[in-house]
Amino acid sequence: MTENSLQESVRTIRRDLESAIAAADSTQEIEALRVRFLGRKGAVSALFKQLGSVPPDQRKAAGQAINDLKQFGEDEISRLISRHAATTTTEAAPDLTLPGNWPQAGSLHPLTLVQRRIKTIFQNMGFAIADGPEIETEYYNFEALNIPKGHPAREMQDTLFVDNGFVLRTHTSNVQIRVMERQRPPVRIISPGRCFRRDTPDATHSPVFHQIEGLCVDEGITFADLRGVILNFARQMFGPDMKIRFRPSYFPFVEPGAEYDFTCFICMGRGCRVCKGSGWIEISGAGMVNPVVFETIGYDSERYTGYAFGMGVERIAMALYQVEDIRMFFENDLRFLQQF
Ligand code: FA5
Repeated sequence: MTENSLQESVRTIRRDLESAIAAADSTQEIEALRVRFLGRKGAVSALFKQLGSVPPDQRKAAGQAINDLKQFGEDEISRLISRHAATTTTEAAPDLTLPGNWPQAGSLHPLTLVQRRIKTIFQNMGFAIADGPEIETEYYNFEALNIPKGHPAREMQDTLFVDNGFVLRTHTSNVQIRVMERQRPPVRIISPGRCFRRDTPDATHSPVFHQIEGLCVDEGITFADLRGVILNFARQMFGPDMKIRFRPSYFPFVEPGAEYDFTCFICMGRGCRVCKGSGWIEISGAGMVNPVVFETIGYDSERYTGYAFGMGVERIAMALYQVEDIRMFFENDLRFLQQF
């Protein structure tokens, strides 16, 4: 075979290749033409085999022509593959076997969960839910609760003042007064809500926090009723082994006043780091409503007695979920919030 006749074969195969490329429009067709021209038994390989029969002095030029054809074929076929991929991926039918895209679902904040649980427990004991303002007059936040201006007890709660005698309420006890003003006994309410204090944030203090106030007034209400209600709450919230203890304390709007503790839920009373070895966790204040408060709002203090209590919702949530820093509830880190 001469170089000329081999060059003629190269030109013929190149024309065939060009028209095959122009006609191919599916992955299978492209693969078939690649095998036909560039495969191990394809047209280009056959040309290389014929090279041996070309006279040695013409072989170099003939070999170059076949190599050029091979390179041309590889370039064109890979271009065809990319062009085909670009046009077909957008048109391809959706793959229904792929997992779907789920919108991220929100969930309730742990403080909301705990607050709802506390509310349900008290509602089941016959308490109604009452609400009151967060921006409150000094009268409802202090004076009507037997904390007159200049009274040292005002210093117990670092107040954020707004304007013209208004404050951000420092506790939910303001709702006691508002409820008693509009309702005659019997009264049995709880009032959950936000409170504000000029406290420096640390592991157990936040300038914004939540309390749940409780108030029960009727004829013949005693401290034993208060103990019973708090014990029942503690056991429903944390389990039947809970014990409670009351310690004498002072709040101007209750007499006698107390603070109450629950068995430490971490060590169940044995003593640990969280309860500082005491076996008890302080929950909040309580006591029998001071007759002075009844007189201020117009209840007959000879006829009626009552108890009141307040509890910090964050403190209960920290105990329930074993969270050691109150700030976690307010930083809104999704890695924390998604655990509830
Ligand atoms: C009171 O606020 C009283 N009103 C409670 C009360 C109600 C007593 C009815 C008697 C009768 P105290 O200042 O101790 O009390 O706060 C009650 C609880 O609120 C605390 O035990 C704590 O759990 C929570 N608390 C107070 N300040 C903060 C704060 N800065 N951050 C988080 N929780 C707080």
